[in-house]
Amino acid sequence: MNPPASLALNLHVDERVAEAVRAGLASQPKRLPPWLFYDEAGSKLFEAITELPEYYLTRTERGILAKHSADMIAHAAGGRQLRIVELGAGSADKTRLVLAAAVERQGAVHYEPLDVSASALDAACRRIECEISGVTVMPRVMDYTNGLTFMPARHGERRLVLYIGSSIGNFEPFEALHLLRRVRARLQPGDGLLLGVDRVKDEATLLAAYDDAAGVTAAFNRNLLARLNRELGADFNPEAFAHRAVWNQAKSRIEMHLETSAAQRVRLTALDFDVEFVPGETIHTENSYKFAPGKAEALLAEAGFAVAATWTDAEGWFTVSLGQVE
Ligand code: AVI
Repeated sequence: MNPPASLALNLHVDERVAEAVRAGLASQPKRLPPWLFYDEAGSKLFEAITELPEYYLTRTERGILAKHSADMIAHAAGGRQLRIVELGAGSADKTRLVLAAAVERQGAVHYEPLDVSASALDAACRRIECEISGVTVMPRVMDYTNGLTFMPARHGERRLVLYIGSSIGNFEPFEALHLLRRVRARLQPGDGLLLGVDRVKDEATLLAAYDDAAGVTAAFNRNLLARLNRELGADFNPEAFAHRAVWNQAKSRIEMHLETSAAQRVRLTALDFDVEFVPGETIHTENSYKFAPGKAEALLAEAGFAVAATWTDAEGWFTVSLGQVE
């Protein structure tokens, strides 16, 4: 009997990756889920995206947090001690503003960052513990989309969950609602959720943010194929795929695709699977939903939160809303 191809290639194949890739490339039109972007190389490319001039999201949200964190913390605390949980903490760069405001108000704070990436959590912890005294960091590696638990709160403490960075926009609307309902189910009266979302705006601004002049977003998109080469022994030529960003007005979302101009046959050795492409065929790799005014508040309400406040920037490009459990 022949050994599995992954053994012959000396690859350790992650079953979740294998399943998602097999299903996505067998479907019509072809697609791959956006969580596949975030291997080590992809996470670095995403960090680079957040610093691009065209990618207004990060600096706009940072501006809102810089201006309003104290107010957000006061609203969320309502006179109690807060402990802070963050979903998908990543580098936790903007979180520092919220943590500093919490320390300023209550002297010390417990911070529980949750992320699938242990290395990202590690870096975030070192940074935060070094930079803000008074923060006790309790990181946990967790895929919060599959299962979510919080550490027990102390008596009288309120929990504030941060879900910032517009990550909610990468889920389909029904998945986003399901996720927020799951968060809600684990909270107690008085607890809150701070939700950051990107707003609908003029098409040129949106498109530029997802198709920057330096080509970093294109590299981020193509890295997905390079990842399949590395992890599944595939023979994609990433350069043979063009990066496409499209504004889908009807669905209020930016879509990212990879498009081949020529016919191709790609082998994914570890999956013992061949994929055919016809000229012009695409792989749909990401949706990034943009919210009309009032939509984030409606989503929070549908998930069972009372909307306490919404903060925005001068142009109304991005919003941060606080939902509370009554
Ligand atoms: C992580 N997420 C909120 C980003 C976004 O804007 O949807 C991912 C991204 N994709 C392309 N550029 C950034």
